[in-house]
Amino acid sequence: MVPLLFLSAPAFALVTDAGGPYTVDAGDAITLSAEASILTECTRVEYSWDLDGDGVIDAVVADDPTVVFDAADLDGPLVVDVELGVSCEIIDGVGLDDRAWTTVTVNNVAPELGEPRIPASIEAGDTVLLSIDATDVEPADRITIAWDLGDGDTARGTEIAHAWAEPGTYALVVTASDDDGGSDRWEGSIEVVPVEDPGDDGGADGGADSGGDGGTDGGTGDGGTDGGTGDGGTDGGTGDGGGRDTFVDGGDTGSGLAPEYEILGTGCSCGSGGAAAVFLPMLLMGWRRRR
Ligand SMILES: [Ca+2]
Ligand SMILES: [Ca+2]
Ligand SMILES: [Ca+2]
Repeated sequence: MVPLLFLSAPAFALVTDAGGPYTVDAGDAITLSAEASILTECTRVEYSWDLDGDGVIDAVVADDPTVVFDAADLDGPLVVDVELGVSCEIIDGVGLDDRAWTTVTVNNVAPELGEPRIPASIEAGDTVLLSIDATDVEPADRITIAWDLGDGDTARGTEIAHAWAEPGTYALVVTASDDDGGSDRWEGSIEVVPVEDPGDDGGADGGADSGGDGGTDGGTGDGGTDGGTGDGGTDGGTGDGGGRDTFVDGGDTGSGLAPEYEILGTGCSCGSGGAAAVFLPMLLMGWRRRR
């Protein structure tokens, strides 16, 4: 604050007030105002602003006590000294000059993280790439990106490669930090699935085939058909694992009757069942014929 200055009479007065102190975020702008200044009997007022404290006037405005302070390219935290000079003209060529100072504090602005790019499917042990973008309104700020991968490992950088050894759900935390203490944080999770066994398809198919064939063989497939041709005795005897086998006489006996016989299995897997399966139908056939 500057003391009152008087000309020939107390009616003429100038008290310059630059307002503030001001605060603005880096990247933003703020209006500075000298409207609190006391201007008495001034016929014309000129405001001269040094907005960066270097002693060089940056803006001269007539009859408007405001000016815009632009922090677009500034790197916070920063305190800028601002000097305001006011010229109050009372009559042509005669007036008062006064100055005042204030400050503008420019705050550091934290960086901002985007959404991470994560593969849709991650298998255990598979090395995958993860990436994320971070921005900071202050061009001078350097950003560091840190990854906490949830399995005890960490990494740094906008793009990283990592492999989770075991399947499961892992917490994923990404932090972007500038060199002025500002930070942003992203939290999520990663699903890591078990490794797909390359033999799974074959194994499944094979299993299905085997199971199917086995069941068919033991039940009604080969056993039944083969039974008609004589192989069924062996297949049926070893494949049923219990339950009921049906053998159809394929007409090998030449009887032309094609009778159907049922053997109630007892879990026998003995190979000799083949012989039993051959002879028993024959015995039954004879038994039926005798009746
Ligand atoms: Ca200047
Ligand atoms: Ca900064
Ligand atoms: Ca920053």
